[in-house]
Amino acid sequence: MKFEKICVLGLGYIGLPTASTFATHGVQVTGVDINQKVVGILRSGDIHIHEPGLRTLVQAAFRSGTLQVSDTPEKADAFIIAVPTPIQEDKTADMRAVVSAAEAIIPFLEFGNLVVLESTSPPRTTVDLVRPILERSGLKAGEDFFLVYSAERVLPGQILQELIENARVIGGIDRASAEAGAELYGTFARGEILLTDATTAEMVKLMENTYRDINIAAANEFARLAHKFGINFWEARQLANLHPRVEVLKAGPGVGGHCISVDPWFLVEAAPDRTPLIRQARDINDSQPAFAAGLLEKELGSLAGKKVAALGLAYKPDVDDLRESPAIHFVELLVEADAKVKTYEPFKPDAAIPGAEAAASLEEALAEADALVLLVDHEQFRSLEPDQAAGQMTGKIVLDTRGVWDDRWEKAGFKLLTLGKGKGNG
Ligand code: SAJ
Repeated sequence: MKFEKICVLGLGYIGLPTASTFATHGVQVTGVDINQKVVGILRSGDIHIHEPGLRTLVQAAFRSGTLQVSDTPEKADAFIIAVPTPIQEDKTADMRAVVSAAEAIIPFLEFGNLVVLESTSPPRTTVDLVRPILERSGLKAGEDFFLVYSAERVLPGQILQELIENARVIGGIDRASAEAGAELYGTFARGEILLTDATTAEMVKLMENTYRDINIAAANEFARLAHKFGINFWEARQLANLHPRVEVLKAGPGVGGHCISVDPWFLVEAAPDRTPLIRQARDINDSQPAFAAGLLEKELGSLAGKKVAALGLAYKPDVDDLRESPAIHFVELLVEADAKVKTYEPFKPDAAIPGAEAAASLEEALAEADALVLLVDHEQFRSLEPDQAAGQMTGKIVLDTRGVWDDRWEKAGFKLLTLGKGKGNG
Protein backbone atom coordinates (compact mmCIF):
# COMPACT_ATOMS: atom_id res chain seq x y z
CA MET A 1 0.00 0.00 0.00
CA LYS A 2 1.20 3.45 -0.79
CA PHE A 3 0.35 6.39 1.44
CA GLU A 4 1.05 9.46 -0.62
CA LYS A 5 -1.52 11.69 0.94
CA ILE A 6 -3.05 11.69 4.40
CA CYS A 7 -5.48 13.81 6.39
CA VAL A 8 -4.92 14.37 10.12
CA LEU A 9 -8.07 15.50 11.93
CA GLY A 10 -7.31 17.50 15.07
CA LEU A 11 -4.16 19.62 15.34
CA GLY A 12 -3.54 19.52 19.09
CA TYR A 13 -0.77 18.04 21.20
CA ILE A 14 -0.83 14.79 19.24
CA GLY A 15 -2.28 15.72 15.83
CA LEU A 16 0.09 18.57 15.05
CA PRO A 17 3.32 16.68 15.85
CA THR A 18 1.99 13.63 13.98
CA ALA A 19 0.96 15.64 10.91
CA SER A 20 4.30 17.47 10.82
CA THR A 21 6.32 14.29 11.29
CA PHE A 22 4.56 12.59 8.37
CA ALA A 23 5.04 15.74 6.28
CA THR A 24 8.76 15.86 6.97
CA HIS A 25 8.97 12.21 5.91
CA GLY A 26 7.72 12.94 2.41
CA VAL A 27 3.98 12.35 2.85
CA GLN A 28 1.57 15.01 1.58
CA VAL A 29 -0.44 15.99 4.68
CA THR A 30 -3.58 18.03 5.16
CA GLY A 31 -3.94 18.94 8.81
CA VAL A 32 -7.55 19.66 9.70
CA ASP A 33 -8.87 21.59 12.67
CA ILE A 34 -12.39 22.93 13.15
CA ASN A 35 -10.99 25.77 15.26
CA GLN A 36 -10.45 28.68 12.84
CA LYS A 37 -8.10 30.31 15.33
CA VAL A 38 -5.77 27.29 15.26
CA VAL A 39 -5.85 27.18 11.45
CA GLY A 40 -5.11 30.93 11.34
CA ILE A 41 -2.18 30.71 13.77
CA LEU A 42 -0.62 27.80 11.86
CA ARG A 43 -1.09 29.50 8.50
CA SER A 44 0.67 32.58 9.85
CA GLY A 45 3.71 30.39 10.57
CA ASP A 46 3.22 30.27 14.33
CA ILE A 47 2.11 27.40 16.63
CA HIS A 48 -0.50 27.40 19.38
CA ILE A 49 1.08 24.90 21.79
CA HIS A 50 4.39 24.71 23.58
CA GLU A 51 6.43 21.59 22.90
CA PRO A 52 10.21 21.51 22.53
CA GLY A 53 11.22 21.38 18.85
CA LEU A 54 7.66 21.55 17.51
CA ARG A 55 7.90 25.04 16.01
CA THR A 56 10.99 24.08 14.00
CA LEU A 57 9.36 20.85 12.82
CA VAL A 58 6.13 22.56 11.74
CA GLN A 59 8.09 25.26 9.91
CA ALA A 60 10.21 22.63 8.15
CA ALA A 61 7.02 20.82 7.11
CA PHE A 62 5.52 24.01 5.67
CA ARG A 63 8.78 24.88 3.91
CA SER A 64 8.97 21.51 2.23
CA GLY A 65 5.48 22.12 0.85
CA THR A 66 4.15 18.82 2.19
CA LEU A 67 1.98 20.27 4.99
CA GLN A 68 -1.12 22.35 4.58
CA VAL A 69 -3.86 23.18 7.05
CA SER A 70 -7.56 23.44 6.50
CA ASP A 71 -10.86 23.43 8.37
CA THR A 72 -12.28 20.55 6.34
CA PRO A 73 -10.91 17.14 5.31
CA GLU A 74 -10.28 16.19 1.72
CA LYS A 75 -9.67 13.02 -0.26
CA ALA A 76 -6.66 11.08 1.00
CA ASP A 77 -5.18 7.58 1.22
CA ALA A 78 -5.45 7.59 5.01
CA PHE A 79 -7.31 9.56 7.67
CA ILE A 80 -6.02 9.90 11.22
CA ILE A 81 -8.42 11.04 13.94
CA ALA A 82 -6.53 12.77 16.77
CA VAL A 83 -9.21 14.85 18.46
CA PRO A 84 -9.76 15.35 22.21
CA THR A 85 -11.83 12.92 24.29
CA PRO A 86 -12.31 14.85 27.53
CA ILE A 87 -14.39 13.77 30.48
CA GLN A 88 -17.51 15.62 31.46
CA GLU A 89 -18.58 16.83 34.91
CA ASP A 90 -20.13 13.43 35.63
CA LYS A 91 -16.83 11.69 34.68
CA THR A 92 -18.21 10.15 31.51
CA ALA A 93 -16.33 10.38 28.22
CA ASP A 94 -17.27 13.19 25.85
CA MET A 95 -16.98 11.50 22.46
CA ARG A 96 -18.55 14.29 20.42
CA ALA A 97 -15.29 15.31 18.75
CA VAL A 98 -14.62 11.72 17.63
CA VAL A 99 -18.17 11.42 16.28
CA SER A 100 -17.86 14.72 14.35
CA ALA A 101 -14.44 13.81 12.97
CA ALA A 102 -15.68 10.39 11.78
CA GLU A 103 -18.73 12.04 10.22
CA ALA A 104 -16.51 14.62 8.51
CA ILE A 105 -14.58 11.80 6.81
CA ILE A 106 -17.69 10.12 5.31
CA PRO A 107 -17.94 12.26 2.13
CA PHE A 108 -14.26 11.69 1.30
CA LEU A 109 -13.93 8.01 2.18
CA GLU A 110 -13.04 5.79 -0.80
CA PHE A 111 -12.39 2.16 -1.51
CA GLY A 112 -8.94 1.14 -0.23
CA ASN A 113 -8.57 3.97 2.31
CA LEU A 114 -7.27 3.50 5.84
CA VAL A 115 -8.87 5.21 8.86
CA VAL A 116 -6.98 5.40 12.16
CA LEU A 117 -8.42 6.42 15.50
CA GLU A 118 -5.63 7.79 17.73
CA SER A 119 -7.72 9.54 20.39
CA THR A 120 -7.69 7.76 23.75
CA SER A 121 -11.13 6.19 23.92
CA PRO A 122 -13.27 3.84 26.02
CA PRO A 123 -12.97 0.14 25.12
CA ARG A 124 -14.84 -0.87 21.93
CA THR A 125 -15.05 2.70 20.54
CA THR A 126 -13.45 1.70 17.24
CA VAL A 127 -15.83 -1.18 16.56
CA ASP A 128 -18.99 0.11 18.22
CA LEU A 129 -18.86 3.86 17.59
CA VAL A 130 -16.49 4.74 14.74
CA ARG A 131 -17.12 1.77 12.46
CA PRO A 132 -20.92 2.28 12.12
CA ILE A 133 -20.44 6.00 11.45
CA LEU A 134 -17.91 5.38 8.66
CA GLU A 135 -20.09 2.63 7.17
CA ARG A 136 -22.82 5.22 6.61
CA SER A 137 -20.69 6.04 3.54
CA GLY A 138 -21.95 2.77 2.00
CA LEU A 139 -18.48 1.21 2.26
CA LYS A 140 -17.83 -1.71 4.60
CA ALA A 141 -14.97 -1.73 7.09
CA GLY A 142 -12.67 -4.69 6.51
CA GLU A 143 -13.98 -5.15 2.96
CA ASP A 144 -13.82 -1.73 1.35
CA PHE A 145 -11.63 0.21 3.76
CA PHE A 146 -9.20 -0.53 6.58
CA LEU A 147 -9.88 0.57 10.15
CA VAL A 148 -7.43 0.61 13.07
CA TYR A 149 -6.96 1.96 16.55
CA SER A 150 -3.49 3.18 17.44
CA ALA A 151 -2.98 5.45 20.42
CA GLU A 152 -0.15 7.84 20.85
CA ARG A 153 1.96 7.08 23.92
CA VAL A 154 4.27 10.06 23.85
CA LEU A 155 5.22 12.05 26.94
CA PRO A 156 4.50 15.78 26.74
CA GLY A 157 7.87 17.54 26.81
CA GLN A 158 9.50 14.88 24.63
CA ILE A 159 6.78 14.23 22.09
CA LEU A 160 8.84 14.56 18.92
CA GLN A 161 11.47 12.07 19.96
CA GLU A 162 9.01 9.56 21.48
CA LEU A 163 6.70 9.79 18.44
CA ILE A 164 9.44 8.23 16.36
CA GLU A 165 11.16 6.00 18.89
CA ASN A 166 8.37 4.52 21.05
CA ALA A 167 6.97 1.10 20.32
CA ARG A 168 3.59 1.47 18.64
CA VAL A 169 0.62 -0.82 19.14
CA ILE A 170 -1.68 -1.05 16.14
CA GLY A 171 -5.04 -2.71 16.57
CA GLY A 172 -6.97 -3.55 13.44
CA ILE A 173 -10.60 -4.53 13.08
CA ASP A 174 -9.02 -7.33 11.04
CA ARG A 175 -5.49 -8.43 10.23
CA ALA A 176 -5.35 -6.62 6.88
CA SER A 177 -6.29 -3.36 8.60
CA ALA A 178 -3.57 -3.80 11.24
CA GLU A 179 -1.03 -4.46 8.49
CA ALA A 180 -2.14 -1.36 6.59
CA GLY A 181 -1.70 0.64 9.82
CA ALA A 182 1.78 -0.81 10.30
CA GLU A 183 2.72 0.30 6.83
CA LEU A 184 1.46 3.82 7.42
CA TYR A 185 3.39 4.34 10.67
CA GLY A 186 6.39 2.53 9.22
CA THR A 187 6.89 5.78 7.28
CA PHE A 188 8.66 7.26 10.30
CA ALA A 189 8.41 4.93 13.32
CA ARG A 190 11.73 3.50 14.46
CA GLY A 191 10.29 1.74 17.52
CA GLU A 192 8.81 -1.73 17.27
CA ILE A 193 5.39 -1.95 15.61
CA LEU A 194 3.13 -4.50 17.28
CA LEU A 195 -0.11 -5.71 15.75
CA THR A 196 -3.25 -6.70 17.62
CA ASP A 197 -7.02 -6.17 17.46
CA ALA A 198 -8.65 -2.76 17.89
CA THR A 199 -10.21 -3.30 21.32
CA THR A 200 -7.01 -4.74 22.78
CA ALA A 201 -5.11 -1.70 21.51
CA GLU A 202 -7.65 0.63 23.15
CA MET A 203 -7.31 -1.32 26.39
CA VAL A 204 -3.49 -1.23 26.26
CA LYS A 205 -3.56 2.56 26.25
CA LEU A 206 -6.04 2.74 29.12
CA MET A 207 -4.12 0.15 31.13
CA GLU A 208 -0.85 2.08 30.81
CA ASN A 209 -2.27 5.31 32.16
CA THR A 210 -4.43 3.64 34.78
CA TYR A 211 -1.43 1.67 36.03
CA ARG A 212 0.47 4.93 36.45
CA ASP A 213 -2.46 6.61 38.19
CA ILE A 214 -2.80 3.76 40.69
CA ASN A 215 0.92 3.83 41.41
CA ILE A 216 0.92 7.58 41.95
CA ALA A 217 -2.06 7.14 44.29
CA ALA A 218 0.00 4.63 46.28
CA ALA A 219 2.88 7.14 46.47
CA ASN A 220 0.49 9.86 47.65
CA GLU A 221 -0.97 7.57 50.28
CA PHE A 222 2.54 6.62 51.49
CA ALA A 223 3.32 10.35 51.78
CA ARG A 224 0.21 10.90 53.88
CA LEU A 225 1.29 8.05 56.13
CA ALA A 226 4.76 9.60 56.45
CA HIS A 227 3.16 12.66 58.04
CA LYS A 228 1.29 10.43 60.46
CA PHE A 229 4.35 8.42 61.47
CA GLY A 230 6.86 11.27 61.48
CA ILE A 231 9.10 9.89 58.78
CA ASN A 232 10.39 11.17 55.45
CA PHE A 233 8.57 9.56 52.50
CA TRP A 234 11.33 10.69 50.13
CA GLU A 235 14.00 8.86 52.06
CA ALA A 236 11.82 5.77 52.50
CA ARG A 237 11.04 5.81 48.79
CA GLN A 238 14.70 5.91 47.87
CA LEU A 239 15.44 2.98 50.13
CA ALA A 240 12.42 0.95 48.97
CA ASN A 241 13.39 1.55 45.35
CA LEU A 242 16.69 -0.25 45.91
CA HIS A 243 14.61 -3.43 45.87
CA PRO A 244 14.91 -4.87 42.36
CA ARG A 245 11.16 -5.26 41.88
CA VAL A 246 9.90 -2.04 43.44
CA GLU A 247 9.48 1.39 41.91
CA VAL A 248 7.55 3.73 44.15
CA LEU A 249 6.60 6.82 42.15
CA LYS A 250 6.73 10.40 43.40
CA ALA A 251 4.16 11.89 45.71
CA GLY A 252 2.94 15.36 44.81
CA PRO A 253 -0.03 17.73 44.94
CA GLY A 254 -2.12 15.39 42.75
CA VAL A 255 -2.34 14.13 39.20
CA GLY A 256 -3.18 16.30 36.24
CA GLY A 257 -2.91 16.46 32.50
CA HIS A 258 -5.29 15.29 29.89
CA CYS A 259 -4.30 11.63 30.12
CA ILE A 260 -3.64 10.04 33.47
CA SER A 261 -6.31 11.93 35.39
CA VAL A 262 -8.86 11.23 32.66
CA ASP A 263 -8.30 7.81 31.11
CA PRO A 264 -9.03 5.67 34.19
CA TRP A 265 -12.54 7.11 34.23
CA PHE A 266 -13.18 5.51 30.82
CA LEU A 267 -12.79 2.11 32.49
CA VAL A 268 -14.87 3.10 35.51
CA GLU A 269 -17.64 4.33 33.21
CA ALA A 270 -17.55 1.17 31.11
CA ALA A 271 -17.57 -1.23 34.08
CA PRO A 272 -18.27 0.46 37.43
CA ASP A 273 -18.83 -2.85 39.20
CA ARG A 274 -15.37 -4.14 38.23
CA THR A 275 -13.22 -1.10 38.94
CA PRO A 276 -13.19 -0.29 42.70
CA LEU A 277 -9.39 0.02 42.81
CA ILE A 278 -9.21 2.28 39.76
CA ARG A 279 -11.91 4.52 41.19
CA GLN A 280 -10.30 4.69 44.60
CA ALA A 281 -6.97 5.70 43.05
CA ARG A 282 -8.73 8.53 41.21
CA ASP A 283 -10.32 9.71 44.44
CA ILE A 284 -6.99 9.65 46.29
CA ASN A 285 -5.21 11.63 43.60
CA ASP A 286 -8.11 14.08 43.24
CA SER A 287 -8.10 14.77 46.97
CA GLN A 288 -4.34 15.30 47.13
CA PRO A 289 -4.52 19.10 46.52
CA ALA A 290 -6.70 19.31 49.65
CA PHE A 291 -4.15 17.27 51.59
CA ALA A 292 -1.37 19.62 50.46
CA ALA A 293 -3.45 22.72 51.27
CA GLY A 294 -4.12 21.24 54.70
CA LEU A 295 -0.38 21.17 55.44
CA LEU A 296 -0.17 24.91 54.83
CA GLU A 297 -3.32 25.66 56.77
CA LYS A 298 -2.09 23.71 59.78
CA GLU A 299 1.11 25.76 59.79
CA LEU A 300 -0.54 29.14 59.30
CA GLY A 301 -3.42 28.52 61.67
CA SER A 302 -5.89 30.00 59.26
CA LEU A 303 -5.49 30.81 55.58
CA ALA A 304 -7.87 33.77 55.68
CA GLY A 305 -6.14 37.00 54.69
CA LYS A 306 -2.73 35.32 54.32
CA LYS A 307 -0.67 36.36 51.31
CA VAL A 308 0.47 33.24 49.51
CA ALA A 309 2.78 33.09 46.48
CA ALA A 310 1.91 29.99 44.45
CA LEU A 311 4.60 28.92 42.00
CA GLY A 312 3.43 27.00 38.94
CA LEU A 313 0.02 26.18 37.53
CA ALA A 314 0.96 23.63 34.86
CA TYR A 315 0.16 19.97 35.49
CA LYS A 316 3.84 19.02 35.51
CA PRO A 317 7.28 20.62 35.09
CA ASP A 318 8.37 22.53 32.02
CA VAL A 319 5.16 22.25 30.01
CA ASP A 320 2.55 24.96 29.38
CA ASP A 321 -0.41 22.59 29.74
CA LEU A 322 -2.80 23.54 32.53
CA ARG A 323 -5.46 20.91 31.86
CA GLU A 324 -6.77 19.16 34.99
CA SER A 325 -3.82 20.63 36.86
CA PRO A 326 -3.77 19.86 40.60
CA ALA A 327 -1.90 23.15 41.08
CA ILE A 328 -5.01 25.01 39.93
CA HIS A 329 -7.19 23.00 42.28
CA PHE A 330 -4.79 23.81 45.13
CA VAL A 331 -5.04 27.55 44.38
CA GLU A 332 -8.84 27.33 44.21
CA LEU A 333 -8.91 25.75 47.67
CA LEU A 334 -6.78 28.58 49.06
CA VAL A 335 -9.04 31.17 47.42
CA GLU A 336 -12.08 29.45 48.97
CA ALA A 337 -10.37 29.76 52.35
CA ASP A 338 -9.99 33.52 51.73
CA ALA A 339 -6.22 33.52 51.27
CA LYS A 340 -4.78 36.29 49.06
CA VAL A 341 -3.04 34.24 46.41
CA LYS A 342 -0.64 35.46 43.75
CA THR A 343 0.13 32.81 41.14
CA TYR A 344 3.07 32.75 38.79
CA GLU A 345 3.19 30.38 35.81
CA PRO A 346 6.20 31.21 33.59
CA PHE A 347 4.89 29.12 30.69
CA LYS A 348 1.49 30.90 30.74
CA PRO A 349 1.95 34.18 32.64
CA ASP A 350 -1.56 35.35 31.73
CA ALA A 351 -3.34 32.32 33.17
CA ALA A 352 -5.67 33.66 35.83
CA ILE A 353 -7.55 31.69 38.47
CA PRO A 354 -10.72 33.45 39.64
CA GLY A 355 -10.12 35.07 43.00
CA ALA A 356 -6.33 34.92 42.67
CA GLU A 357 -3.96 37.42 41.14
CA ALA A 358 -1.75 36.38 38.19
CA ALA A 359 1.74 37.82 38.76
CA ALA A 360 3.74 38.75 35.68
CA SER A 361 7.04 37.76 37.24
CA LEU A 362 8.51 35.68 40.03
CA GLU A 363 9.49 38.84 41.92
CA GLU A 364 5.94 40.15 41.74
CA ALA A 365 4.56 36.88 43.10
CA LEU A 366 7.03 36.78 46.00
CA ALA A 367 6.63 40.42 47.01
CA GLU A 368 5.39 40.67 50.60
CA ALA A 369 4.16 37.07 50.69
CA ASP A 370 3.54 35.44 54.08
CA ALA A 371 4.05 32.00 52.59
CA LEU A 372 5.49 30.49 49.45
CA VAL A 373 4.23 27.27 47.84
CA LEU A 374 6.01 25.30 45.16
CA LEU A 375 3.32 23.56 43.11
CA VAL A 376 5.22 22.67 39.95
CA ASP A 377 8.93 21.89 39.84
CA HIS A 378 9.70 23.91 36.71
CA GLU A 379 13.47 24.24 36.25
CA GLN A 380 13.23 27.96 37.02
CA PHE A 381 11.74 27.18 40.43
CA ARG A 382 14.01 24.28 41.27
CA SER A 383 16.96 26.60 41.02
CA LEU A 384 15.33 29.46 42.94
CA GLU A 385 17.77 30.83 45.51
CA PRO A 386 16.26 30.96 49.01
CA ASP A 387 18.08 34.23 49.61
CA GLN A 388 16.28 35.82 46.68
CA ALA A 389 12.92 34.80 48.16
CA ALA A 390 14.00 35.93 51.62
CA GLY A 391 14.70 39.42 50.29
CA GLN A 392 11.23 39.76 48.82
CA MET A 393 8.86 37.94 51.15
CA THR A 394 7.47 39.15 54.45
CA GLY A 395 6.89 35.72 56.00
CA LYS A 396 9.10 32.68 56.41
CA ILE A 397 6.83 29.73 55.58
CA VAL A 398 7.61 27.59 52.53
CA LEU A 399 5.67 24.54 51.35
CA ASP A 400 7.32 22.30 48.77
CA THR A 401 4.70 19.93 47.32
CA ARG A 402 7.21 18.23 45.00
CA GLY A 403 10.00 17.24 47.37
CA VAL A 404 12.70 19.13 45.45
CA TRP A 405 13.85 21.95 47.73
CA ASP A 406 16.64 21.18 50.19
CA ASP A 407 17.79 22.46 53.57
CA ARG A 408 19.28 25.60 52.05
CA TRP A 409 15.82 27.05 52.66
CA GLU A 410 16.11 26.33 56.35
CA LYS A 411 19.62 27.76 56.42
CA ALA A 412 18.21 30.94 54.86
CA GLY A 413 15.83 31.22 57.81
CA PHE A 414 12.68 29.69 56.34
CA LYS A 415 10.43 27.09 57.90
CA LEU A 416 10.37 24.49 55.12
CA LEU A 417 7.39 22.13 54.97
CA THR A 418 7.79 19.35 52.44
CA LEU A 419 4.89 17.19 51.33
CA GLY A 420 5.76 13.67 52.49
CA LYS A 421 8.23 14.82 55.13
CA GLY A 422 6.43 14.11 58.37
CA LYS A 423 7.17 15.59 61.71
CA GLY A 424 4.93 13.13 63.51
CA ASN A 425 2.07 15.60 63.79
CA GLY A 426 0.10 14.83 60.62
N1 SAJ B 1 3.04 12.53 38.67
C1 SAJ B 1 3.22 12.33 40.02
N2 SAJ B 1 4.17 11.44 40.44
C2 SAJ B 1 4.95 10.76 39.55
C3 SAJ B 1 4.76 10.96 38.17
C4 SAJ B 1 3.80 11.85 37.76
O1 SAJ B 1 2.53 12.93 40.86
O2 SAJ B 1 5.82 10.00 40.01
C5 SAJ B 1 2.01 13.46 38.19
C6 SAJ B 1 2.56 14.62 37.37
O3 SAJ B 1 2.98 15.67 38.19
C7 SAJ B 1 1.37 14.96 36.52
C8 SAJ B 1 0.69 13.63 36.29
O4 SAJ B 1 1.18 12.77 37.29
O5 SAJ B 1 0.47 15.83 37.20
C9 SAJ B 1 0.90 13.01 34.93
O6 SAJ B 1 2.23 13.21 34.47
P1 SAJ B 1 3.11 12.11 33.73
O7 SAJ B 1 4.41 12.71 33.38
O8 SAJ B 1 3.14 10.87 34.53
O9 SAJ B 1 2.28 11.72 32.44
P2 SAJ B 1 1.58 12.55 31.23
O10 SAJ B 1 0.14 12.71 31.57
O11 SAJ B 1 2.34 13.76 30.89
O12 SAJ B 1 1.76 11.49 30.05
C10 SAJ B 1 1.18 10.21 30.20
C11 SAJ B 1 2.24 9.15 29.81
N3 SAJ B 1 1.77 7.83 30.18
C12 SAJ B 1 2.52 7.01 30.96
O13 SAJ B 1 3.60 7.33 31.40
C13 SAJ B 1 1.95 5.66 31.26
C14 SAJ B 1 2.50 9.23 28.31
O14 SAJ B 1 3.37 8.18 27.91
C15 SAJ B 1 1.16 9.13 27.55
O15 SAJ B 1 1.36 9.22 26.15
C16 SAJ B 1 0.29 10.27 27.98
O16 SAJ B 1 0.04 10.12 29.39
C17 SAJ B 1 -1.00 10.23 27.18
O17 SAJ B 1 -1.12 10.99 26.21
O18 SAJ B 1 -1.85 9.37 27.46
